[in-house]
Amino acid sequence: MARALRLAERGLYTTQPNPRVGCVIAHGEEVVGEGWHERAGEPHAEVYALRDAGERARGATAYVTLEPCGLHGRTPPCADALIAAGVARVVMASEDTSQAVGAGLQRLRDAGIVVEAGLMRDAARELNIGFFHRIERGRPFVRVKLAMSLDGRTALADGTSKWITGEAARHDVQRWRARSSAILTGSGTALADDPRLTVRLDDVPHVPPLRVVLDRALRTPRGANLLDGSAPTLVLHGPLATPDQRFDAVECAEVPETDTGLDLDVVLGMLAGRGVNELHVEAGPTLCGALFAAGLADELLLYVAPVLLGDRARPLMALPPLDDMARRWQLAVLDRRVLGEDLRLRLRPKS
Ligand code: AOF
Ligand code: ZN
Repeated sequence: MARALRLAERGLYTTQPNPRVGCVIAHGEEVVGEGWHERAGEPHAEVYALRDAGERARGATAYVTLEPCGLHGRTPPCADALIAAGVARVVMASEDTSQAVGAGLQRLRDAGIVVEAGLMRDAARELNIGFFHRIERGRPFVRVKLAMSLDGRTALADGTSKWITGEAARHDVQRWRARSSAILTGSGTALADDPRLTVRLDDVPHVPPLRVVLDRALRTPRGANLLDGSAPTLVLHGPLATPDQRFDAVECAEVPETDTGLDLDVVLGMLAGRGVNELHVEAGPTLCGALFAAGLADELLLYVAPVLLGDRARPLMALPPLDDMARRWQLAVLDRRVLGEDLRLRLRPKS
């Protein structure tokens, strides 16, 4: 199963909106077939592994990181392919909660195949954390990227923020962008930084993430990189704004407002509806703070650079003040890593 998970990881940047899935077919210790899902619309992991195994699939055990599908999607059900190939036993890591409960599992059992579930389930769910989040909670897994100085600042008072972290950290960010289905920002960042929010990784084939701009009053200026049409882009605005020619190269949609801005629950529901699994956020303190305070930020990807930006520089996130230590926000550290001179922490709110 560990091998199957490593195969599944090969689809990290390309399976969107499908899950990353790997499959190993073996007789005891002897591996006779391997496969992984590469792109939506193309065959599933099991199909490649069965092709690889050929006749040797008969009587073998198939290790699959996700429950083999029992329904006909863009491709025929993998459960049927495993049955037809004469596989004797299927070991799956995680259930496929996007299909009718047990659709694949039951089909296999009905055909007399021994099925076991749960081997390395946590690792398998983590690999598809966005897929499961979208299916089970109706919104993407939200990962907020932040880069700060040692004194917890992200930009000077005028908004200047270019090059707080070094080259290695910036390259790392590109990979997190590439694995995400969409990248979210706000019009404040569009105005201050004019980011492109595209993926610049020549050596990593990927599905280009959808750029999503929250622009309540449609303030993104003419000529902004985000409006250049170089990547799929969605501009979300409030009911009082109407897109003009500035927005001709992008898609626009209206979202209801709350007293603090565009309704984030609606935004996330809308993105889930478009198949967004992992949502990467690169935005200013207001949007990042709003997501975090609302419990909508599932992970923080925090780069800490060995610089000091001084008192008037902007804080990490705009959060309501606390008067009681007992109410402090607590985060669990998932991992920590050194990238050049910078430090990267991955954190998740403690629930
Ligand atoms: C598997 N093995 O490798 C994957 C599965 O549109 P389709 O036909 O590609 O079906 C997509 C659905 O199939 C997806 O939502 C998920 O439920 C399942 N993905 N299943 O048995 C695979 N990628
Ligand atoms: Zn399948």
